[in-house]
Amino acid sequence: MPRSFILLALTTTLATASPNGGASLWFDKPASDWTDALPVGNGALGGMIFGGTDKERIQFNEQTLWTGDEIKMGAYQPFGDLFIDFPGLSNVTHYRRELDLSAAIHRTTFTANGVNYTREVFSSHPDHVMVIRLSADKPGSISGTFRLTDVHKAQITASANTITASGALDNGLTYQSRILLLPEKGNLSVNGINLTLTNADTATILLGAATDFANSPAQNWRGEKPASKLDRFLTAASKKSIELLRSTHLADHQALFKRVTADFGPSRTDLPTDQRLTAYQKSHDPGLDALFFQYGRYLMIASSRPGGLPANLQGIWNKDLKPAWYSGYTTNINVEMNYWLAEPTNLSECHQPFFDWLKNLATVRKKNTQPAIAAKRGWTAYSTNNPMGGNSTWGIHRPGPAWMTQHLWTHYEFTGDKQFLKSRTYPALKELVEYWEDFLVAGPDGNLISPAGWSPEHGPVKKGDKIVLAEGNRDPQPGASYDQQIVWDLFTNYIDASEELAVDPEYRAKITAMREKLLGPRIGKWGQIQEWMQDVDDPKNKHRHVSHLFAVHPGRQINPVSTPDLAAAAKVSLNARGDGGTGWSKAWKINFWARLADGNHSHKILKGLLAPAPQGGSTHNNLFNSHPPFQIDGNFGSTAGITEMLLQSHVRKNGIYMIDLLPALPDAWKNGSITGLRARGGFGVDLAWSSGRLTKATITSENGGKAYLRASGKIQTLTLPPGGKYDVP
Ligand code: FUC
Repeated sequence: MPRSFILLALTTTLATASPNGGASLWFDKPASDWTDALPVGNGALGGMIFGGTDKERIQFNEQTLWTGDEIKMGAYQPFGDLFIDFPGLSNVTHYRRELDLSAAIHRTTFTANGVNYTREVFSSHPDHVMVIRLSADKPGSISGTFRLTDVHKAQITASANTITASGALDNGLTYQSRILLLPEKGNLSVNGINLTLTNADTATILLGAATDFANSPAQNWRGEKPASKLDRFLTAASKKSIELLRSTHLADHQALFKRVTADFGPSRTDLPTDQRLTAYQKSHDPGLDALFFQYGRYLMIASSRPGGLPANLQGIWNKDLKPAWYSGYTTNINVEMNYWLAEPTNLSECHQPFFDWLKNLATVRKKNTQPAIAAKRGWTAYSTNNPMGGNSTWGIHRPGPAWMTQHLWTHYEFTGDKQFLKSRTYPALKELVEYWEDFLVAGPDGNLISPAGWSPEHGPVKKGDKIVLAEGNRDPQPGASYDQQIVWDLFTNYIDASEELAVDPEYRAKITAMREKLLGPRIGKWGQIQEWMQDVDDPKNKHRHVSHLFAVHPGRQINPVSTPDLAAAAKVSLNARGDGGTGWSKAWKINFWARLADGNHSHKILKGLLAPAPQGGSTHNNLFNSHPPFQIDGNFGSTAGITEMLLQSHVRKNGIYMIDLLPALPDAWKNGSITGLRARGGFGVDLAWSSGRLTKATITSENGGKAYLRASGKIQTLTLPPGGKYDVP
């Protein structure tokens, strides 16, 4: 074969687009830092896999291991580590560790002394355990010492084939972790608090971790003892073969993950992920964008499942006893951003933990009358909260509940679940509407304003005869745009919800009248959207929060079609704020620019975000987003932003949504496709494009419905019967 042909063939294989953008992260060496390790999770039980050959480390977490209570904030806690020391593994070659996102299985493979080793790790949602499978292609090759450690000085014991660590936190929460070692052949012995295995053919290790946390204020947050939970989980799992454990896990994960496929073009799957990340700034690798998109979905499936807690600031993965910002639920952007992707990327079930947490928070806030946040009707909250309604008292965040309750409305918009709308969304919206009805006052021009607004997390202060914007300032700012826009959103969602349910017409009329009187977005002296009631914005201000553009995203008050002047002013504000910022700040900006129909600007920010963290970017080697430090909001927010670039459906007229196909496709994704996205109104959307133009789209509807469809610049009305399907062209 001529050399040029071989080269061509090689380049084509290396750079061919693969489905899901070649949905794997892989490395040619074990992890040295925590942010090199790869995450697995079953919604509650998470592991960071280091993939060492002679020493494996799995640092694990369970999402309910929290200090604090209904008052005290506490912090999310790491659990411990499983270490396995493998003696005599030398002459290691052919090393690879890989996280396959579509299987949710981590695999380490290598050759040592002529034996091929395979180690698999997955965290099974249906079986409630992490499964570690050690195998080799030569019998008798599996030997190792197993150590379970605990970071809270638990009592650790070993007997027969188990190691157990049991302890309690200072809030009375009891916890336990346990491994069960199931070898095939070989000798197993107890060695103090460790287990030693020699010359087995294979070994399966089941790792469980649990607490007596119950996700219920009515039960005072306590339930079944961890030992009893682990007895159940480990006994049941130990009766299953590895094949059954694996296939059960795969079926569960793939039922969610495989709903969406994404292909944005050539993919440098030939490069280990760390090298790929560095090369990305100079090479054309839209496959990394697709991988990063799918990684957000993977992390959501792994950290947020029905019945559990919502993904916290680090999802479920945390190594620190004192994690940054408690690894909690910060309500002025972070926890909401975590869930922007849930509905449009077809993971609606994963949204549920957020709704349950919000309900619990409301319950605690309403019974626990801290005077600073007392409410006649409805409730309000602080910025940073734990799973039990306890909080940091750093900042009152009055519009937080309204912002979060937007998610209950969004869930209805995407699913059309009327029962949910009636029982969950509507009452939650209504009590907050009442809160704001009580709280709003007449402003200087007779408009309605929030008398004690805020724009996270800075504010104007007087310095001599000048006004400057001070970081962290929380002085009450009457009429701050953030409060005004969120209240507008709340009122609008309430009005739409009451119309959908055909209830409370008089109250709806009253709130509609109030919404008209709300002080709305204003354009200031340099053409910007004013962040404050007074026109004091500083064009040099690069603050990470861009709260005064809530109305652009995730709100729906400003958009290029119905409010073009305000949309243009939003661009002025965004350009002034710049394309930098913390990880989540960049992620938010991807969403803003997509909503403002500038896909190239979105992509430019995505590119900046996808630069390695040590070089000023916001991404770690394992593609965890860096604030810094690691915060998962930027992962989830980027996936949401990429979705907004391809599909939008937030504009609603006469109760009908506009499905906007490829509203902000960047030049970088010349040819591609995405399938399985969801749009408001209960539609499914598949898209394909070539040379930057839409070539095919399929819109489906389970329940039937009407939409305005915007494709290639044309708008048409679409009416689908239940089970209906429409193809473009
Ligand atoms: C808000 C942000 C910080 C950080 C924290 C968790 O307070 O302003 O940047 O993301 O949340």
